Amino acid sequence: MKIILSGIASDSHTWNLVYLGLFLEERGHDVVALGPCVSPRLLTAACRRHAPDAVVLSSVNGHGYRDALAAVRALRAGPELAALPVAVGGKLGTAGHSREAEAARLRAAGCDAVLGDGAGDLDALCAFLAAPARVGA
Ligand code: B12
Repeated sequence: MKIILSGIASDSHTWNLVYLGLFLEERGHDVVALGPCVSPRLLTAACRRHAPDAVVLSSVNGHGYRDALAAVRALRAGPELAALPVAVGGKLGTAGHSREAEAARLRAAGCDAVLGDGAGDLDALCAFLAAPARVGA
């Protein structure tokens, strides 16, 4: 698959992206890595330009729920990216565990998979990419 891998607007962490890029490439995917601090507008433009099969968003700075919501809303604003599979994961909040209400808001906005930061979440990401469907808390 061609996958756009992206950080989100406020998040300057990069090793999560380096790790995920290698992880996805080792599984045979073609990764277009946008890097950290990607605005919703830039993400949307990159998706139009590269026509990926899926988008993987990563965040660890604690603002993931909020920033990913803006990113997903921008992706879903137009009809051409409405069906593009989107997964988000990492350390999305500051509570140290997933927050169901915020995950539900992300799913309602059109995010297909809301994942965490454990090894099981990487397995869940692989499963999602193999057969995109709504998964995760
Ligand atoms: C290194 C580091 C930094 C470096 C980053 C350098 C760089 N080039 O990236 C520096 C010093 C710059 C930094 C800055 C900050 N950091 Co920092 N940082 C870390 C630290 C110590 C390690 C992160 C790292 O590189 N890990 C290695 C990578 C490979 O692992 P990872 O990031 O966890 O990613 C894994 C998983 O999260 C998961 N994953 C990630 N994304 C996704 C996506 C999907 C779909 C899936 C399935 C899985 C997944 O898979 C990855 C591989 O296992 C962590 C603490 C920690 N031990 O995790 C804090 C940490 C991430 N930082 C934190 C914070 C708060 C900040 C700052 C806001 C601090 C500040 N007040 O300025 C700033 C960020 C500013 C910003 N605008 O974003 C907090 C985040 C709090 C939270 N989420 O609850 C942490 C957790 C520290 C803490 N315990 O408080 N940081």
